[in-house]
Amino acid sequence: MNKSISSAIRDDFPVLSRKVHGDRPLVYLDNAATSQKPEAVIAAVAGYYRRTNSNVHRGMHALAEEATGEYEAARRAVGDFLGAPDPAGVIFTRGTTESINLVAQSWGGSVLRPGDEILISVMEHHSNIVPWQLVAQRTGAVVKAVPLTPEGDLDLEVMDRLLSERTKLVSITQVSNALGTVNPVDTILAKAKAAGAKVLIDGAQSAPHMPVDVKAMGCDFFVCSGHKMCGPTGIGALIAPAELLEAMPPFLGGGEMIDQVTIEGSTWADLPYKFEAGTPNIAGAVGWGAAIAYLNTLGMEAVERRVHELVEDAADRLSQEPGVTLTAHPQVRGGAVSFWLDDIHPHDVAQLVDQSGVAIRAGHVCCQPLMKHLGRPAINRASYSFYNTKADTTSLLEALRTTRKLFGY
Ligand code: 7TS
Repeated sequence: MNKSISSAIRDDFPVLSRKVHGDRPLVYLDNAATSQKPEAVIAAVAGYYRRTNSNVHRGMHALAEEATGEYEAARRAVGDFLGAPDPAGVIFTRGTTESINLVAQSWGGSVLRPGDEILISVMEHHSNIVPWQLVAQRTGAVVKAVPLTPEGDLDLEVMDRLLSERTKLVSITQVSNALGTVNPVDTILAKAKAAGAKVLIDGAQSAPHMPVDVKAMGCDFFVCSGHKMCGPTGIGALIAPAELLEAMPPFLGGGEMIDQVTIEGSTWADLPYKFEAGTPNIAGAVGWGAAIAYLNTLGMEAVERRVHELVEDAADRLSQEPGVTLTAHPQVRGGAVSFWLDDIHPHDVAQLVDQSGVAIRAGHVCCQPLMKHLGRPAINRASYSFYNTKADTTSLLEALRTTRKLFGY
């Protein structure tokens, strides 16, 4: 464990050996959108459907018991991997977006009062903006945002001024999907706690690439998505202390989440089931459990070192490349580096580099307030995983040079 990760790791990921546009080897640099899946995860999902498929927590038969066992084992794996303070406080959701909506509607909807403030930041993904706006409309609370420095870090001095006894929640991403910035969560937590606010950390872009220990971090809510960490789509988690979740009303109503139902009213199941209405994504949870077992064999310190090395190299080489301007120079960089190529529209850039087999993202990357801050409607983004190589960056740079030539630069 904790060995350094070599390019041999690529053999674990079937899709990485495919070609696109005829004979172009795939260079996958869109990992912030979703990661690829190792054979172990694909086999776990297929194996679950082949061998075990049944509904959970209901049937009194062998398959139902096995399915329930595998689903609950996945919950324990997720909780252990992320340092959940309490196994009952690991709620399976569809992903980061649903987890944030759960907190906004359930916690926010029951606690927020007119004039209360929710503090986010200008670099947030839409899924850490819009749910707060929805609950603010319902409750009369106000959403405020910490601005950024020119380098693309949070402006912590302004954050100090924005925090007050009106601040009920600080909800901030640990790593920006758009700029790659790694935010200082310890500092954010200390400031927010001093103001008496609860803290939600959006771990969508941190959990895939670095060790996370929610208990040591000390946040109230931690959210992430399985599909960005080698697991299947449609599964994610909300992690929170049980006593906080106990005090929150249900988010969705239906089967699984009740204790007693009468036509007049209902009572709720114990945690975590109170927040898991309906048939859950059982195969997704099993696949995520397999993804976590896979990541554990690599060791998250080794994953973090590898991604850091790849992204620092990419940021260095991109910044020296004629025509390329980086969108940010953050103090610490996570898995992504974003840029502009001269004044060529980012959509054109992404489409043209795709012709060389290089998959990057273009657009507002679900961060329109950040685009407003940057003064441009869109960016290009290359985002890395531990299975990428420096040769992938070389392919990107070559494809960018071809693109510039086509545009007459
Ligand atoms: N928060 C951050 C920081 C994200 O990067 C994303 C997804 C989400 C929340 C939402 O996650 P979901 O799994 O619920 O969709 N980010 C991206 C991206 O950068 N490109 O596609 C999805």
